[in-house]
Amino acid sequence: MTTNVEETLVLVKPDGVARGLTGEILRRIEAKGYSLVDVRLVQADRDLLAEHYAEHLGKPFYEPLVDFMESGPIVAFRVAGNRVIEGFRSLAGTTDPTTAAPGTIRGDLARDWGLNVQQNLVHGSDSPETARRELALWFD
Ligand code: IDP
Ligand code: MG
Repeated sequence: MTTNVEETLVLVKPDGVARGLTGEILRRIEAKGYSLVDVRLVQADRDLLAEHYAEHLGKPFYEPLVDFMESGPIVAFRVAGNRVIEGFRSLAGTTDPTTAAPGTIRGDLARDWGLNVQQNLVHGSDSPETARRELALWFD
């Protein structure tokens, strides 16, 4: 076993903050054994969201996604731990909340509301490069 201590960006999206699930999401991160390094409550503007979601520019869900992410406050967590990038993605579950596995954040706490964007409560960085880029955007 090699040590691979990493940091990742977790966002509690506006649906999670509005539903009062910030504490439950942090509880699951801490219960798994990861460490909270920093936290911010952010009202994101379009410039920040355009940079954050640059990889999705031009996709059909891009505009609804940015509108949704701008619709209310977001809580950003900087989280650390060995293999935390992969580990948080596993805690979060797959993107579509209807079919995300029970036991995951999305599987237990999110659903399809029939809107044109998936309100799936959380974002987690998907690679070390993405984590570095996203942490710089949300925390620096
Ligand atoms: P991820 O959050 O699981 O990494 P991504 O593919 O990076 O998923 O997509 C970013 C976000 O865009 C998703 O979390 C979800 O909120 C939204 N999204 C992704 N795909 C769709 C789609 O097909 N329809 C509607 N919204 C989507
Ligand atoms: Mg993603």
